Amino acid sequence: MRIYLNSDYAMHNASGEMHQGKLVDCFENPSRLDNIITAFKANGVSEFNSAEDFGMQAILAVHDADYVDFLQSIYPKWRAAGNTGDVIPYIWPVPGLKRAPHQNLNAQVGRYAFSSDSPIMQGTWQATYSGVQTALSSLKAVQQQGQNAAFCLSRPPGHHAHKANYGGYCFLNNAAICAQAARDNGAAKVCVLDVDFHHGNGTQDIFYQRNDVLTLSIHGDPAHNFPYYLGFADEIGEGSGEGFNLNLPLADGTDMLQWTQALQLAAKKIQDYAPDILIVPLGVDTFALDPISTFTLTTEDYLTMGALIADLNLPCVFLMEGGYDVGPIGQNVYNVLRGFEDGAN
Ligand code: SP5
Ligand code: ZN
Repeated sequence: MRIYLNSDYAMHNASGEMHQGKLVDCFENPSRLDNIITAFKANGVSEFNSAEDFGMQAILAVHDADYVDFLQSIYPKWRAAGNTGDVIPYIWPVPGLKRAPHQNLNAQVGRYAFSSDSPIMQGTWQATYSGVQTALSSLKAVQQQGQNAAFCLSRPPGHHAHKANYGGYCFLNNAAICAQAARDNGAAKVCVLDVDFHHGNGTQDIFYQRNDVLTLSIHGDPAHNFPYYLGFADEIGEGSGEGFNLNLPLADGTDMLQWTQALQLAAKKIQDYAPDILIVPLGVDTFALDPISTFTLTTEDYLTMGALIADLNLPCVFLMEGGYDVGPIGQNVYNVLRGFEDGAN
């Protein structure tokens, strides 16, 4: 499987995130990809391709221009205003606080952020922009260069980002940008199957009223887990998108048997839809020892996960999302891709 690596992945390296009332070391940090690269090399993978630069067009096909401008410009403005730390929101324009848009930087940050766990620092835009290009390069390999599958090895992740909001460590929605680009490049039907522990709220919302992109997500029940406010089973899409979103929330403690049953329901939906291409936001925060998640998957189980995805028998773009147990993360990700390749044979 061809692998593309975001060469700017370490440029987003914030000093801490708000977690349960304290500023703690960021769960989503560069050592995650350091470890994945090391594990891939230990497994004999030596080729990490660089991304091509496709520019801003595919980003602006999904995200609002004012939001993209905010992401690109907020950090220099924040510094120029005398702040020395990272950009972290502390006030939000909830219903009733309605005097937005606003000139003040704190007010702008609250308008675009939906959570406080995603600091913006000096290199955040560059890492994020290059991540999108890495995702689009992976898509091109599959859609235009005849590869059966590709893996985009990148951070920060993307699936929580809405068209004009960031949060959950995500700024630009790589999966949504790839799905839209796949459509614009001629695919009639695209499917996004999100297997990160957390619900893919941004991707769901972006395509919620559309039937040309089927979105599915298998995740920890939002009754108990981030992102809390979206991801329930009764969210099925609306308007012409009705029936084209499937959420499979699972209980805390879910193991591979229960996860596989959910995947089989997703597989049935995908087969009925018959997409031209599959995009898989891949998080391994379903791992038993993940520090912020509650499923109980093992390193071995990821081989099975890859094989189950291969059984869908579709051209596939894997995009790196979450996974925060930095020791085993690399072998867990490798096993998904290994299981996929073995399963496809
Ligand atoms: C891409 C991705 O995986 N984003 C996840 C963002 C989650 N950020 C908030 C984490 C809060 C977790 N609280 C868990 C309590 C465990 N005791
Ligand atoms: Zn996650």
